[in-house]
Amino acid sequence: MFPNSFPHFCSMAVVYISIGSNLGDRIQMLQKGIDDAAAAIGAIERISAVVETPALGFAGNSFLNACFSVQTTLAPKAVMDALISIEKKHGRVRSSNGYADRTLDLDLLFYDDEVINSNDLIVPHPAFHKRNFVLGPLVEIAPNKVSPTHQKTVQELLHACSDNTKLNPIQEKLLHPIYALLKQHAFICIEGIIGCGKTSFTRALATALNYKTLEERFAENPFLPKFYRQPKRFAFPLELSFLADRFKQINEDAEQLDMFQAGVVADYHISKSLVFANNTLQEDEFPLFQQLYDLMYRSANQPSLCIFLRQTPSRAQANIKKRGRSYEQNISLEYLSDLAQGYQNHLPFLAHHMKLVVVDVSDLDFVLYPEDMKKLLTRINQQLAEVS
Ligand code: PH2
Ligand code: MG
Ligand code: MG
Repeated sequence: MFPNSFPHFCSMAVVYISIGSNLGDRIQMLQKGIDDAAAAIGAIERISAVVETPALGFAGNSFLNACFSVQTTLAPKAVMDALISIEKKHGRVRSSNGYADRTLDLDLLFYDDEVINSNDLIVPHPAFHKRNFVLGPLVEIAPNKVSPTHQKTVQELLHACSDNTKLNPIQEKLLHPIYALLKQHAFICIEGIIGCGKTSFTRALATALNYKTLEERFAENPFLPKFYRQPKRFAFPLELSFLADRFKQINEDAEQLDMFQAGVVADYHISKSLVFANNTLQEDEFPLFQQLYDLMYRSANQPSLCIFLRQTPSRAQANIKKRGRSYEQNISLEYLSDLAQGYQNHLPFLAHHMKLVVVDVSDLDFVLYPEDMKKLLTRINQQLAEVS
């Protein structure tokens, strides 16, 4: 009815912010700016890649620049005040005559589709459309956003922009604050019964953190299809070959990180060998297996965090049907329930040796829905934030 009469009453606005630094540890400055914006302004939506550009309009160090969007319930002036206090907190000194080198610069580009022209605040930012270092990153996260003062999309403004300063992409990525606590762990493992979503979550996490993945090589294991047909006959070679491969992966592949990968996410913990063997081996076979396991376990690299995805056997079975690996289709509910019980008994061991986070995922479909992935990460964060 009167869309402009109560513009900020309890409503959610999307804010676009340009961030820059040309002084100090520039990438760390940008990261801190985003982390603090998440705390002071609202949930971070999207973050662009980072580009390096020469200082525009003054002689100074080259800049790192990026853009991000935030969902906020704050009014525009409150967002602006928050940005200024974040800049101050990180050592920003404002000079009285023109541009100067700065540790951190946070510029409000858009506040929804509002146009504001007051003494202390101009929105959209009066110069954003003249700057390649703003439009370049912005086009990545909001190509079709229409500037309410230009009636043009960001993409159109970029094409029309006469600033053709080259943007040099840099390798380092800014981390969404939802991953900050996870990033404290350089070796993370994901656990749970077959079909709980371990591998999907491992890949998603590794992409976000820029970590290497270690994935079980079940497809290469010739004993697996045989085992599902004749469990008693093939359990021992199956468990032994998995154990050997897990060990090799953890101790060799994990060390071959490339320069920009800071860590590892594995879709298993080596001790799952015992959980499975306990369920699949004959009584007289298990002690022999355990002897070999103990030798390997002692010299295996250990993760500092295990995320256990707790899924109900029946939903896990439904997931197994969905992914359709032929040899898995006859996995019984009983086998999955036994595994779930085996893992349940095993959780104290994991908790004793590393930080263990157990999350119920039975109400989530994080493979299909990004919203559910966010919920999963929020649940993990709640537990990581608890002092242990
Ligand atoms: N910011 C300025 C002036 N010049 N140049 C680059 N490359 N990046 C910036 O963020 C920047 C600038 C004023 O805020
Ligand atoms: Mg600026
Ligand atoms: Mg500024």
